[in-house]
Amino acid sequence: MALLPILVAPDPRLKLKAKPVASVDARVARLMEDMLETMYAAPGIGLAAPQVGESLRVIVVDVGKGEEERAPLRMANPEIAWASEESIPFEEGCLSLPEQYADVTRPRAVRVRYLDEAGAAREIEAEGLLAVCIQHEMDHLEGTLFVDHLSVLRRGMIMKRLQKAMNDKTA
Ligand code: GNR
Ligand code: NI
Repeated sequence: MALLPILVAPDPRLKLKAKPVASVDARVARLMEDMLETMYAAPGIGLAAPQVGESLRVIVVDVGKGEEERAPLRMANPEIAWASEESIPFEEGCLSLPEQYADVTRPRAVRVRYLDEAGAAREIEAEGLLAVCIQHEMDHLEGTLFVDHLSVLRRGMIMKRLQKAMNDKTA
């Protein structure tokens, strides 16, 4: 396993549309494990391959309570099979926008089709934090960050604040 560096906005690689994996081969399975290790270390509850510089449709998620009860999900080529008509706001953060938070409104529940780490087709229905996190990760595959759901004004404020925080760290 390996810890991978996490890209921080405005890195242009975070804006790319990621490519589907042709199959869940050993390289993709290895990427999933490295992404989980990186996510737990951050710590975070989800991570998308573009955040570690791999433009592939691969995400990992674990919204479990603690280290004793890990419940990792490894997903390749995820697709929204169904989304609830009802939407709800949730305060989101992102490892690629460190220490920035804002409410984002998304469908309350989703059904997601994907390939698991063995290449088997699966479908799960998610609500609550898991639904938020899966949708947030799938956005990364389209080159979309949570701030892209906000007004130009609020996005500008967050990006300016982030740039200042990053400058202060290097100064
Ligand atoms: O760790 C994370 N926490 C989080 C909190 C609320 C909504 C979404 C997330 S995902 C984020 C990790 C991350 O940036 N994944 O892409
Ligand atoms: Ni994110």
